[in-house]
Amino acid sequence: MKMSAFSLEGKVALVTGASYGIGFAIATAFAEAGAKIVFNDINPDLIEKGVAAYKELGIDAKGYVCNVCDEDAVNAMVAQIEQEVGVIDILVNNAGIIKRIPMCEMTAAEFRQVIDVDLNAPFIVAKAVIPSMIKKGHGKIINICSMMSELGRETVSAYAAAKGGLKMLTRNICSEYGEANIQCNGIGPGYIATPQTAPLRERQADGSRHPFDQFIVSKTPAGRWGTTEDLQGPAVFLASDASNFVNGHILYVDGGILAYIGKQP
Ligand code: NAP
Ligand code: GCO
Repeated sequence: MKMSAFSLEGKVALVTGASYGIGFAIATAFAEAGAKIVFNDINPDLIEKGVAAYKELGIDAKGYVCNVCDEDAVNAMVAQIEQEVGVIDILVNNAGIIKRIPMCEMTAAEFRQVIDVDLNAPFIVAKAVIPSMIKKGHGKIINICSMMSELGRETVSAYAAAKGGLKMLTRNICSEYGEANIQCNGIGPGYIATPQTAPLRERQADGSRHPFDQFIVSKTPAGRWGTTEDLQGPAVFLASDASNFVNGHILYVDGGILAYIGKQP
């Protein structure tokens, strides 16, 4: 195998919700591997901030304002990208939200909102890019799953349901489009230090660490929270020719959480 199998040279990669956080880290790694980066965000200000942040790293990324839950807007964005940049070779369904509310206190509308962004939207965006991938004869789809694709915990019922569904959507896209040379895999990050998990890491009034912070460190063999950089290599692998026979797989990048019963208190 040649190391060029890990190259993304000449590929167009769309990473959703990639103005910052995990999406931004994955997109920068793709750029370093040679890909042309396009990304979207629901907030126009964040597109501007994102483009500037990519530029600071020498990356000429194109940003599009688009709510990934809006099928018409997604289809229009994909058509615009195909016209302005080229057919999308790699899609990372990264955009996501979480609501931490005890299930019996969560409204159906709040539940539906999480399902909409974390499960319906990956369906919508994948459906928008697959036809051109079929025409082109190849494609890579990476869905950002979660520990909650496998495990539950208090207050994240909607998120776990969505991420569990996203695991199965990943397997179904593999099943339906594998013969079109489309590989659809998931990345299941462990607990990663980003704005989404900031509330779980907040210092307490007395300066001590958040109980959940200590809990996660005790549940992670690596003994630390993950960083967005920990996800870059796995993402480049799944986006590259090096993984052309890997399909329907959820690659957990969790420091060993799923394998570990947890440190004895
Ligand atoms: P984050 O910091 O909350 O960033 C999420 C991104 O998605 C933001 O750019 C956000 O844009 C965008 N977004 C949300 N709703 C959108 C919509 N309707 N349309 C377009 N963009 C939208 O999250 P993160 O920690 O980087 O996580 C990224 C992905 O990894 C998510 O799918 C998350 O579930 C998953 N994940 C995270 C962790 C973790 O520990 N952090 C672990 C496992 C999986 P705005 O800022 O404009 O809302
Ligand atoms: C939570 C966290 C997790 C992480 C991630 C773990 O409240 O439990 O937000 O859900 O975001 O999904 O893989």
